[in-house]
Amino acid sequence: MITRRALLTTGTAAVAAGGLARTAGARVRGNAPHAGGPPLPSAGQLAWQRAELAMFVHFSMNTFTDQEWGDGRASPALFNPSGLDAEQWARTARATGFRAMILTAKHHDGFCLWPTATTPYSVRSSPYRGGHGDVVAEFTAACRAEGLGAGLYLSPWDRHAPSYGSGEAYNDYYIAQLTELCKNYGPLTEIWFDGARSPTATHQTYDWPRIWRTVRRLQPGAIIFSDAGPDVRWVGEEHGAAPVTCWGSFDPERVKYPGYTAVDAEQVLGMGDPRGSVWRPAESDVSIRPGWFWHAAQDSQVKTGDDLLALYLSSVGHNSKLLLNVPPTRAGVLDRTDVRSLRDFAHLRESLLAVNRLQEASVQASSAAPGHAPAAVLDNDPDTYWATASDESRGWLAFELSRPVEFDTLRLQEAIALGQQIAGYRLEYRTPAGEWRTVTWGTTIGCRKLDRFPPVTARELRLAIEFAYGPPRLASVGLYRGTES
Ligand code: FUL
Repeated sequence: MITRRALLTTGTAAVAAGGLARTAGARVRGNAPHAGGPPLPSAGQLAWQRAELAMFVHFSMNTFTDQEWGDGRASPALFNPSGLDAEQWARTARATGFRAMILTAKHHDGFCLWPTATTPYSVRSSPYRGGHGDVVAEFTAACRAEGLGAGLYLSPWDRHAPSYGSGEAYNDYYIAQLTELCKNYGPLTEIWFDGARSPTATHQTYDWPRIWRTVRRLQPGAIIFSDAGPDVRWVGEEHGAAPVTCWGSFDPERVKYPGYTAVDAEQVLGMGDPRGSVWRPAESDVSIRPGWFWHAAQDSQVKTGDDLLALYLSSVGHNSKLLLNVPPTRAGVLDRTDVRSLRDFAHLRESLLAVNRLQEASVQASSAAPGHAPAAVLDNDPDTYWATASDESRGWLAFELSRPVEFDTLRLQEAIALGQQIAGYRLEYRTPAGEWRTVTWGTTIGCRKLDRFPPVTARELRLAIEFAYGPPRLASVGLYRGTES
């Protein structure tokens, strides 16, 4: 698996690091700590994470040259999708539960999918729609027609641009491209910044503060993704999994700019930090195929619905968001094998979480703050919650059903609009002999925690919050029985 880590150099860290620290300090959009408490998500960050699923769309010159990283020398004449159908991408995404798509407007080879004024190396020089095509326009229109968020990826590493490696001249070029994308295609919901850089272009630093200012000015509603946020962070690996301990809060000093290599990414980016000063939840990106781009030779290696459900459990189910790449074919459509897997995934996910077997339970708590009775965990509203009385950081809920139920999955949700606090929980059930046995236990919860385990049958259960950094606020508890395969 190719990861951006392979590309990075640390030689130019100082300039970028200083710039980033300034920006992160100056930019506060609702994710600063409230007095004495944990950092809180902004409305945009909250909506972004609650959406759970976004689809990455890697489609460009590489699709036609059978490459993953083009060198920027392929002729524009090669880019000629015969039946590009962005509406098919969007219809498929929406029908299978995705809420946004992110398109590679420019990958590392520098080829632009929109008719940019900055370079002739674009769709304008290709045979696609006689040189009058604009894939970014088709993509954003299709997203909107289906009610999906539209996001864009613009690679900073550009293997075609002659100015790449020069420093400021290239940065101006990049900003001009970003400006076109931010100005001409309506509201964008996410801009995805890869920290990739040529290992040999040691003079090329990227001006992240300027890049982020440009997005803020032209697309104030867009969520900005990168290793270093500022709004949402990379999870630190590209296998679609967040660690079981995963905080939405983060210490911005640990990862100073996108592509920063001086830390163990999987640990630092993956886990976040319970004492971090900013809210910066993790996004888990992974491809449905071995490569990011479509290759005929990988048609037999498309992940199945079961594989995708496992990725959902290890990303969304670990307090992260899943960004699943589904690369269109040379024709410009999502391959039918991939579409079948997406449908199977949707079916498995929906049937797993269809019936909360705790729904009819009576629930009692160790204590409850006024207005936050324990029944709130069963009302299906992520903003109402059970809270312990008088700032106690431990407590328990006891559930009793009228008859035993069988289950193999636990869903927990913290009221993260108020921050993330819980760091240890345990679910127990009472055996017919009256003993209490552990079903499952874990550390963080956050937006959504999903645990799977061998089936258990029980009528009485208790959920203990064993450790929290502040008063625990639990929004939802569910028990489910997955479809047997
Ligand atoms: C990486 C790139 O090098 C890959 O080609 C892909 O675009 C992935 C999402 O990011 O850094």
